[in-house]
Amino acid sequence: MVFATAVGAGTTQPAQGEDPAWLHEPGAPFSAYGQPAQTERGTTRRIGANRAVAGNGVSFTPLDELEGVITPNGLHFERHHNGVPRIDPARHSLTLHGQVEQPLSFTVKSLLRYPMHSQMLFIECGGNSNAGWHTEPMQRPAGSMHGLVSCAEWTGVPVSLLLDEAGVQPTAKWIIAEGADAGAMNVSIPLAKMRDDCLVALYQNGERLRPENGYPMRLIVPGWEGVLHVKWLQRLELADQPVMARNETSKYTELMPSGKARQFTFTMECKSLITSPSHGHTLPRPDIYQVSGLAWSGHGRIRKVEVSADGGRSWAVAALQTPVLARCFTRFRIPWRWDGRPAVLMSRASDEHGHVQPTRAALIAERGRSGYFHYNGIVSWAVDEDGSVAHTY
Ligand SMILES: Nc1nc2c(c(=O)[nH]1)N[C@H]1C(S)=C(S)[C@@H](COP(=O)(O)O)O[C@H]1N2
Ligand SMILES: [Mo]
Repeated sequence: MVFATAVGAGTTQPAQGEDPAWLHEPGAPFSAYGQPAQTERGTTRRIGANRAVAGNGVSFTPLDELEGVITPNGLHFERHHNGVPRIDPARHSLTLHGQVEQPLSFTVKSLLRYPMHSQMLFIECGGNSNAGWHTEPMQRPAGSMHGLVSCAEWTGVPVSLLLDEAGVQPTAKWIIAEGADAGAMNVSIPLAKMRDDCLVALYQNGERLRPENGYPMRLIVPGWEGVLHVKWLQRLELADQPVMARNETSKYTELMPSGKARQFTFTMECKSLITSPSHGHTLPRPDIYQVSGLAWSGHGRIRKVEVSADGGRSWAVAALQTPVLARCFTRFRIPWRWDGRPAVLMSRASDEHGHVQPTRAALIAERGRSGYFHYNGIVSWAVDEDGSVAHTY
């Protein structure tokens, strides 16, 4: 398997023509904050804003243009209900109140003095991959359909530390978290989860949070639905019941075939996606290719990813990039020889708790046709004889 070009006898120079200028001229000076290479600036988020409401919408991570498991901060997906507030950290604080012994207020400066904890975690919007519910397969790059999920190293203060400091009253069962955006977006989270592993994050991949991802502080709720990761966090209120906010009643709920809606579907299910090759890519000729993709589960670690090239008739086990971390992206890769005939590529993830990613048909059989949120069905890419790749069911 050699894809390199043979170097001609008697020369170590790569190619014909004049030497490029960079071999002879001094390079550019230092830069205060680095940017991607000029020739890579086409790798951007795809913005899908809702023009009816200013500041409401999404931008997708271009998953099909990235490798490894970390999402660069400038490409982390965005979901805002009311735009990105421009917050002066000196005038922002977090209030912890409600059913506590002593209500407390934390400035950004004071939070920065607490012991920190870091974890690599994905955040996925409950509305990610909702195109999977459409009757016809949507023809868009993988990232533009499934890119409301990203993965970063988040660093912050464990919520349990702040709760211990305030003292929780025995009646408290829920925490209502609220953001400092103009809509004051709020949600309810069970107290047990908040105590267990939630963070008030201040850093994202080593640097302070980006404004669009919650600067100066956001909630991180490992493995649970994106909407719970309240950005621009300004209030945590302990209560004995949920607040029944818009985003846990009318939105981010599932209307089931029985006519009843499922509410508080917190954990993001076991899921995977082949990112290369995928729609928009073209295989130039029959050859050996590396199939590469991402798997994740809100329940814990990915245990196995299987890949099929014949539409699910046979499966092979892909290699997993290590370390495999709980509630974090796991990169899988497997070599595939394409013989030039039509093929259908699929991936199927399983996690350490026995959850297996369902087929699209199985998901529809369980959830019916009025679904919008929590789509985790198997994604299929059809490779045509001409090497083009299309989304298929
Ligand atoms: N204050 C506030 N927090 C918020 C939101 C918001 O609009 N306002 N959107 C939520 C939703 S629906 C998601 S999916 C995640 C997205 O986080 P990100 O924009 O950093 O990717 O933030 C959540 N936190
Ligand atoms: Mo979301």
